Amino acid sequence: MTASLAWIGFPLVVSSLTAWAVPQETPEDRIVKAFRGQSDFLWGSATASYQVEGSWDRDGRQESIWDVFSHTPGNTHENQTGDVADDFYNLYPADVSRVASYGFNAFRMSISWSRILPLGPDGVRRPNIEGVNFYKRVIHLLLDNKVTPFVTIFHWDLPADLDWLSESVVPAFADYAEFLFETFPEVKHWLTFNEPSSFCANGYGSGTHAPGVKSKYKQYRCGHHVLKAHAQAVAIYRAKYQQVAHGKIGITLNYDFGFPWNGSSDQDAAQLHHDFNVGWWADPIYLTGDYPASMKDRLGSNLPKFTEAEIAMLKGSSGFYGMNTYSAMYVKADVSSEKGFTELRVGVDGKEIGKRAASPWLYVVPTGIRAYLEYVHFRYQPQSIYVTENGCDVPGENEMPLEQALNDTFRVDFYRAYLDNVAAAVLNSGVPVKGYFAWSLLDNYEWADGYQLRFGLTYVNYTTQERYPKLSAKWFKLLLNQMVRQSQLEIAI
Ligand code: GBH
Repeated sequence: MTASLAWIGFPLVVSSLTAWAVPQETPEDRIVKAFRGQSDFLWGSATASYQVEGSWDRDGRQESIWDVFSHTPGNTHENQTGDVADDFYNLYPADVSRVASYGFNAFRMSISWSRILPLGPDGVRRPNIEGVNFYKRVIHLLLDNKVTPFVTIFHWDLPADLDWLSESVVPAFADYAEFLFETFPEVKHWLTFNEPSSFCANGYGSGTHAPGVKSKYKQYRCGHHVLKAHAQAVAIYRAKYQQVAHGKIGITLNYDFGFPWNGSSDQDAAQLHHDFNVGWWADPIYLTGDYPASMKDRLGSNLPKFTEAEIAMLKGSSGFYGMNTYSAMYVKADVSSEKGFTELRVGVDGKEIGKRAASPWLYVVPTGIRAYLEYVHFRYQPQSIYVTENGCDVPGENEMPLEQALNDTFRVDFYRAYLDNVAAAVLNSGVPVKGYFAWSLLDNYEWADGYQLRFGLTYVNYTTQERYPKLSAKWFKLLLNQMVRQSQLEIAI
């Protein structure tokens, strides 16, 4: 392990070996330069309740749509479920210590709605004290370890009695969010939703995620209710809780950047791709209160309409921009498609856009994160941006012997190159990045793909629940140590 860490090539090592030469600036140097001295910058790793907790039927938890979906044969890889997952429900103390031991000062987690506010047999939703106590314990342990909790209110595990297609989910979500604001004033960073375009498109479009509805246009109804629910929750937070708690609230929007396939003829197609993926949410929330004109034109009556009051409520309904990004693609104009574009992974030059990770959609394209950051900065001008997820799985990792899986140089290269691009966005374009979260702290339940795809900085043996830090965790630890040392040097000077 020592040998492979030396290979990471930190500046101290390099300069002592080649004291006579001009030291080459490494990606790590640039990353440290971009972020040192920012004591409020959040460095963390991320998780989500259904992917890590397990204990799906314990202590008063109601079923979520993911329990129903994964318990239905044929929906997930080898019919795997989140019944046990990483057993975070029981093992959280060691996992919280792990977050701190990797040098992180923040942790992104989500709350399971059906664990904390389950539906009773009488059809009434009531706080479940065991659920409340579980999250209280996790949050307090984080705070005791000087780790800032960054909490997602909804990361896809909807209570099984609810449905994003029905209007009644909107007030239900607002009540749930208010219950969390009231119960956890110690949380200073809230995200209403994680990746609405993923759960609406997969849950109500392709049908590959819960609740498994296949339809061309229902995803837009899902999205419409999500946007209204978001706006209501934010309005409640601002009116009653924000000042007391000194907290922030935002939303996380995922995007794998679309570069024009042909630089001269596909610019408009790329803009359509931005509109249909990012603008769908970000135009209403950060810009106009309403959907992009391109979506209205192309979807007609299949895109629901907001009232004037809803537009007013949506506009400006986020204090920061949460961004998840993993990959990128090319976009080519296509008049035969309703949206006006098609997505490609092979460029005009006939080359694939990047190396493939393990997930079939995940090509390694480090410039994609910079392009997304700059696009959001220039178009939406949020006060701050948090990268709330970024990471990769490694080809073949699940089949490797443990030692080989732990030597995840592929993942180290990924983080090094992506963070170098985040640093460039900050240093060269002034993008106000205030935090970065690696997905994920642990290998975990990768939704319909089950346990075969591993995104963790920490390897999880699902038979023993034993955890092993990978090289990538050690890389973060060294990077963050370097950051702290250089920040102290700056203060001393
Ligand atoms: C995130 O989603 C999730 O927030 C997180 O829970 C998950 O574990 C993590 O990333 C890793 O996957 O139509 O086949 O081309 C990632 C979002 C997944 C959205 C892939 C686009 C395209 C699939 N992206 N998806 S496909």
